[in-house]
Amino acid sequence: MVTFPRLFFFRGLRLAFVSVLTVVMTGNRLNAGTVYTNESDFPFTQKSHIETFESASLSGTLDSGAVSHMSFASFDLFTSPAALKILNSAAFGAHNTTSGGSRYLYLDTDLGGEGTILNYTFSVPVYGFSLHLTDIDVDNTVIEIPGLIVYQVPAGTDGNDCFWGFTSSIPFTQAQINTQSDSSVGIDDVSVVIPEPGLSWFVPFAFALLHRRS
Ligand SMILES: [Ca+2]
Ligand SMILES: [Ca+2]
Repeated sequence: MVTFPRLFFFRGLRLAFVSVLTVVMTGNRLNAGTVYTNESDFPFTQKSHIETFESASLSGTLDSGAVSHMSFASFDLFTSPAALKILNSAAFGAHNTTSGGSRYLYLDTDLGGEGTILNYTFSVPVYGFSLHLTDIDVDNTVIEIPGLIVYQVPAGTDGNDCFWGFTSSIPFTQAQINTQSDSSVGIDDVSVVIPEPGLSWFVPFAFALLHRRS
């Protein structure tokens, strides 16, 4: 039998939990995402998956052979115009960034001065995304995660290696990289962050509690 004092105690406990949760969730929504340009700061987790392209089949050559679609364990890639190649040697400054590896994704339309629009479709909603971009030497490549961020990648010198990462409290399933007029860009060590096992039950539980309160 639940006595009145105990009943009020548990109701108070639930209300306090929901209030704290509301503040946390509201706070996260006000700060929907964080950009990382230093790899050592990026919050990789045990559930992060990193695509190194080391197991991918070689595809295309330096001068020809781009395709529009490729599929990997954590995402599908689509380009327009077709610009996807997998190479194992440096190409005009684009290169592998995997320690001990050689293969990387090369964005090359085979058209001088013409880049591509690359769309990622993640296989599950993710809370984080990062990659290495190499040979960003034209100052107009833009990364967009729809509804969350638009980021213009600053140009570096020929053959530069640029880390970029993003995390959000709001899950997302798409990302886009528009290389505009940069016709040679390398991509490697792409990571996606999916929820920790302990968190997967927590989000629906939290929403259920908030719904009951209202
Ligand atoms: Ca690699
Ligand atoms: Ca370039």
